[in-house]
Amino acid sequence: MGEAKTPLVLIVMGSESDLEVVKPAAETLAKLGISHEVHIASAHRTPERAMALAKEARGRGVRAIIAAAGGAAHLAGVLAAHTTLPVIGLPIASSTLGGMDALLATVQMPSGVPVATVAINGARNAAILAAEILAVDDGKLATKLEEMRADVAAQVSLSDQTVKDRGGQ
Ligand code: RP5
Repeated sequence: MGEAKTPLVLIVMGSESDLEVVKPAAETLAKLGISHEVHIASAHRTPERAMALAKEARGRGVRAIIAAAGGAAHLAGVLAAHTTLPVIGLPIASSTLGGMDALLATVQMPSGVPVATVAINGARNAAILAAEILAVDDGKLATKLEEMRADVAAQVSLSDQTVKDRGGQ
C-alpha cells in the first residue's frame, strides 16, 4: 500500500476504517513531492508490526512518522516509544466520543516521549507539519510550503470577495 523506495514520511494508521480520514495526509505529501508510505498497523492488534515499523524507520531514511488512530489511541505513543524520529499524532473520530478519546490518548504523552499532536481528523495539517520538519534543511520544500500558504490566503480573500458580492449572505 503506497510503497515508495525511500520514503521520507511514514503514515501509519490503526485500522482500514481510518483510511478515508487519513487520505488528505497522503494527498498533501504527494502534492509537495514528498515520498511516503502508507501502512495499517495497530498498537493493540498487531503490536509487533507497529514496533517494527518504528524501529526500522530511521535506518530506511524516514524523517518523520504520522500516526493516526481512534478510540484508546495508543499508536502514536507506541511508535514514539520505539524511535527518536519525530512522531505526529493524528487523532481520529471513530467512536461514540467523537475523537475526544483519541485526542487525549494521543496528546497526553508522559514526559520524555513526545508526540506532536494535530487536531482531531486534522490529516492535512499532519502532512504539512511533517513537511515543515523536512523543510528545516530543504529550501525548495520551504518555498513550496510558502506557496501553499499563499494559496490558502488567496482562498480566504476570494471567499471574502464572494460574500461581499452577495451582500453578506
Ligand atoms: C483504532 O480503533 C483504529 O485506529 C480505529 O480508529 C479504531 C476502530 O478500529 P476498527 O474497529 O474500525 O478496526 O485502533
